[in-house]
Amino acid sequence: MGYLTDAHIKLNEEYGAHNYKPLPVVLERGEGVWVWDVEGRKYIDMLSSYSALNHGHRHPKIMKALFEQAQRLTLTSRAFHNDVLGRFFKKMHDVTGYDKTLPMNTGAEAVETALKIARKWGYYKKGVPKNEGEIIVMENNFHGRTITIITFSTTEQYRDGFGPYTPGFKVVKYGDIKAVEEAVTDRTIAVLAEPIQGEGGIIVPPEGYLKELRRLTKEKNILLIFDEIQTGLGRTGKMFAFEWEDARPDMLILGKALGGGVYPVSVVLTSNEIMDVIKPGDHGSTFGGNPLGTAVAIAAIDVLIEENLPQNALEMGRYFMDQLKKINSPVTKEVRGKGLMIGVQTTIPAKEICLKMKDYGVLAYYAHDYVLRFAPPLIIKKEEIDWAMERIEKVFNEL
Ligand code: IF1
Repeated sequence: MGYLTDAHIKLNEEYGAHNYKPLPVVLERGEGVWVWDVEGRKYIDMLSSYSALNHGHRHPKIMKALFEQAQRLTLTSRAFHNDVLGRFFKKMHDVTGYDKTLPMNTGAEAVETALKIARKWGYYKKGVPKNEGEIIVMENNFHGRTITIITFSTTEQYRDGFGPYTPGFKVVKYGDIKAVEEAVTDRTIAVLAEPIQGEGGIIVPPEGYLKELRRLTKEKNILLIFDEIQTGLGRTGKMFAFEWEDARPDMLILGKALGGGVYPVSVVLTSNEIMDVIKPGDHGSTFGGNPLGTAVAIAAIDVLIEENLPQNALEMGRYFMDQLKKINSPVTKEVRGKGLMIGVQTTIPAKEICLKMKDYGVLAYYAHDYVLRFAPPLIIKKEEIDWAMERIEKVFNEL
């Protein structure tokens, strides 16, 4: 693979926790949809860091916002105000329509924050007996790696060895509204779901499911919480995936691409009625809402809108999926997804195909063992998809 590649991997092996087994490629530069490794080889990035790079690598406007803010003020904590956070809050209100934002950093922190707000609302507003609240979650979910979140994971590896677990969660079949109906009790506070399951293998629920979830939860005075950390900010061909069925959740969780690919920024968005259960001192974070991250997030939102990236994701996604469907290989079973959130079900381990694609200059990754995921930056152009397709076809013809 090359002397420098081996040297870097050796350092990772020797001194880093082995909580990942990355593909044997060592990247040193990124620009737009392209990355280069330490041997000078060029690749197209078809993972976008699991959809945190919707704007591509080092988008000029986002880098400008990063550098300008870094010259002035990077961190104040929330003990004091700063001159960026209020503008970020207003921007989030304008682009999502929600009254209030609670800013955090990683996706898991935002999911934990949403669970805390929901529980407190359940006890203080809905009148569920304290500490007896139930939250319904989905089989095959992925919401992060904290102990409470992996409590309700259905992937044994994500929870094994990390008990005891957090009570108060019920797991139901994804995409089946009856399963939710049957799980509801008078102690149910919320339903938490991904509008499309990412890690679960790019699982698109049946048409109408999101709308049904919205109807049922409204009827039963249960909070609908959508985790759009991966599906949000243009990835599925609309600004938010809930727009596909006009199923606006009570609480919306965003992360990943909100930080423009340069900084961890996540949020929980909801109404005044729900957010006002949180009083000063109830919840917090050292870096949550810091001026550097929120300055970048403002630019990230502006670029999505100015460059119409959700629409580009819709058009390029359609084109890309059509091209992938034309591959007639015994190795591919089904092409599915929405916008540029694409999965290819394979008949051989997807990791093998990823290793081969890497040798041809296409960096992709897998979700579970038999699903190839394609999630390029939303700025991708038709000719860049063609560049990738040329190589993907070669790989599939060789297999
Ligand atoms: C890993 C998966 C993707 C997410 C959704 C919350 C989070 C994620 C829908 C937590 C994070 C990342 C985490 C990363 C790999 C990647 C991943 F394969 F793990 F599941 F994208 F599909 N909700 N997903 O997708 O956000 O705390 O990471 O900022 O943990 O290996 P985070």
